[in-house]
Amino acid sequence: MRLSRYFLPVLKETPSEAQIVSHRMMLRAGMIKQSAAGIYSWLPLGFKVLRKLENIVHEEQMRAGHIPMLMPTMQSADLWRESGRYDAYGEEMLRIKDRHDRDMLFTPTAEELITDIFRANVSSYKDLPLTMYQIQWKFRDEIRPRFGVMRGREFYMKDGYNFDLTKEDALHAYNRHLVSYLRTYERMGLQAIPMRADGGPIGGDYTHEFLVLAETGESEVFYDSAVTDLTFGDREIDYDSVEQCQSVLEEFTSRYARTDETHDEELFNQIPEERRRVARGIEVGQIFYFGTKYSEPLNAVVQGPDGKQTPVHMGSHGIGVSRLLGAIIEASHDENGIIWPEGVTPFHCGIVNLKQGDEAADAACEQIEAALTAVGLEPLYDDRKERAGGKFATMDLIGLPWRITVGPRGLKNGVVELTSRKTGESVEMAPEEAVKKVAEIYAPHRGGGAAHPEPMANRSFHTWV
Ligand code: 5CA
Repeated sequence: MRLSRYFLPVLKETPSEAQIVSHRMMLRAGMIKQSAAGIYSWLPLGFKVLRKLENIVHEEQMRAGHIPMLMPTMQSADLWRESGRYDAYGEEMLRIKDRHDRDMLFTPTAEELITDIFRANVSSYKDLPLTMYQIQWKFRDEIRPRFGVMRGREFYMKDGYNFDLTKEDALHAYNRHLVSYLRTYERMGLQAIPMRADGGPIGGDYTHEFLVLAETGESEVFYDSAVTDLTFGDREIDYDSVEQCQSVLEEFTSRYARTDETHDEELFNQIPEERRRVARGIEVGQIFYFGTKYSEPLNAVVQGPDGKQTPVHMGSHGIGVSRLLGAIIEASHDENGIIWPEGVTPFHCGIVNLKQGDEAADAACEQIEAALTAVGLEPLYDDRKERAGGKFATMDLIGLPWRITVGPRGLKNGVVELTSRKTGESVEMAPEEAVKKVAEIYAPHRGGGAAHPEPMANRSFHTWV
């Protein structure tokens, strides 16, 4: 991509309405534009990151054996009356009447709808276990939408639903989700800690929230500092293995880590004092096991091996995909702008031409652009006739992890400069060397991390953006 042909409406001024750094930077970097309170357009750069996150979520869900699908954003109220949630959900539900005066709503979550699909099509335990998920827009008429995409009214969410014959099977699905979420967030460059939480309007008392520690987080959290030493890393996991998934759950949830809703002062005080932490966090996901809460009222039953009809055991599992952009920026920025983790960056490498119009510099930039593209990377070439300072400021703001700087003076000595956005460190090297280096850096991010170098079959989610 050439910057002269792209749409990147960078703001010079810091927007006054934005209270937290991620919101400010998303607006300044031309990633989003508010269209109404808590409702945003995703401009090209923001959209690109959103698609990258979505792609990682898809890959990790499919790796865990979960099946993608898509349900509508508009639902009829009837199903929600059947489950008893139409009145119980309250003012957060956006209710709409169609021209025939029928009650409709914009989906805030989809337990009822998926249960209806299930009950219409599945009648035997032989078709279980089953987990399906979607990544779809949701609407919750939040009383106080704020912090940009962090607490929107319209937001993009992955919601998954498992159907199992027994509680035991459903808890394996729960554990599978926990493991897949750990992998998902790590690929995004985030540490998200599973914490004991409260079921809220979804229900169930078996639930964990995933929290990214950040001062601007909306949740108060209490934890044993030992939890922050845990990483999932590149380990191989067999998602069908009950023991393996259970042991990951135990490893990541046996230390004290709770949100304020479930905090227990007495238990907390049993942790050695130097490890007790009270902090704030951003909730980027939540998993639930709620048993037969929806299958009973909606009559989602299967015939068991004993021939008896039995309601299925269910859980639901969400990731706040649009909120994750804010969370990643809160966790990774400096005073000059965003610092994208390599796994989610909108472009892999910036190319800055210090003297646009100089024959040698233009030719070198074009060659570097072509070489990076040839190895499957997406560079963003700043080919505008602008001062170098302005080009650097834009690159720093939009946060590409690597930048290759090309100028006539360096080229006379056969070198360009490769700069890390994170450390600010620059190294001079031949243009081919710089391309090779950048290709090596990104190699582990192809197809899901170092343990899984082969590309997944489903690449279409990001290639078209
Ligand atoms: N049905 C369940 C699981 S699929 C559910 O809706 N869970 S949830 O309410 O916890 O939402 C899942 C995730 O969506 C949350 O963890 C959070 O990251 C994100 N989310 C929730 N509300 C908002 C909002 N107003 N703005 C942005 N993201 C949100």
